[in-house]
Amino acid sequence: MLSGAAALAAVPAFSTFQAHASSGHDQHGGGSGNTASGNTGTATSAAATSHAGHAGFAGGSVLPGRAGIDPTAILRDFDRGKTSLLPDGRTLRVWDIVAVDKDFEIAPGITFPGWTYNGRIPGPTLWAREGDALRINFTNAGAHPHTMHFHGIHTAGMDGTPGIGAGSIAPGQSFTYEFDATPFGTHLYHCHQSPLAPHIAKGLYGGFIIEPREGRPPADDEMVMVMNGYNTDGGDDNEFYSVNGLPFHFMDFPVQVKQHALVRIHLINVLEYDPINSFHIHGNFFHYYPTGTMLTPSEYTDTISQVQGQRGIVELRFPFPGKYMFHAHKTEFAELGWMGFFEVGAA
Ligand SMILES: [Cu+2]
Repeated sequence: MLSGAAALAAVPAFSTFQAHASSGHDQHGGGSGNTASGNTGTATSAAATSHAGHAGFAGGSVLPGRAGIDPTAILRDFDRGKTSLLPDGRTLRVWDIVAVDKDFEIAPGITFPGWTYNGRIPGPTLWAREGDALRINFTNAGAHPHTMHFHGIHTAGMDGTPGIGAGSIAPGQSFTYEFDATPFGTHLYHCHQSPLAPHIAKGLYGGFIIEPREGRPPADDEMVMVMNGYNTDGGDDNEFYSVNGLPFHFMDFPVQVKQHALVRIHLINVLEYDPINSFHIHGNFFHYYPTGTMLTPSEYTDTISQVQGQRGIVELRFPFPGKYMFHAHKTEFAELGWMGFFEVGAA
């Protein structure tokens, strides 16, 4: 959370953004839904033309190509690993994950020195089917010791906890984590090195999806949303918040969905420094499956909250075309980047 003074201190970022507004990056229109990965600059033309769409909130996202993060691409990017068949008939999935330090421009003029898995914030969304054998070849190419701690059921030595098994993986060292995919659900992985908060908050986290052995009822559109924050001044709070790594991105590039289609969202909260995050949808309700470990929803609502590490599945259909906001129902988070639109195309 920001104190009032800290909130004011963050304002120059938006002044920079406003100053850029006149330079006219007009590669895309507001709400075009393009990922604009190759573009540079800020999404200022979109912001300038869609300030009404921002509903009076300050904002403005850095274009993905300049930021080094493309939340739209991350939405539907499920990494199923390299697969092969084991003698016992099971599927083996193998991933190569490298911890690398990398800078991102998360807001206009604001560089965030990230620690990443595979150069991404959030890291790759690893997808497996219940019962698969999983092998994660982890190499630490960063400047600090790290681990990969998976949520799931596995042996102590594979837990990615310092002091247990291989424990901390020093810079330049590698370790292979091996365990089976269980239980099914929407999970996560993250670094577990001390001090824990910065090791996570610097960007070392990602989604870990285990599909039930028999599958779920098919969805028309499936995506992952990782809710995070950025502590840019080294204090004990966050100055920015986002879904899939880039504040305000989905204001300028709404999530494109189809009217009546079943949309399944794996929603994961990795936020540090603030105790609770939330997700709220406008003009609609959704079914919620906490942790994704049951096939029947526990709630029909338009708002849920998650503490750190908590996650679940949101399922909904949009009955009407148009643009619908989604955002943290904590207004402060929303105004510091955690807000966006779904743009529903007519069926
Ligand atoms: Cu770490």
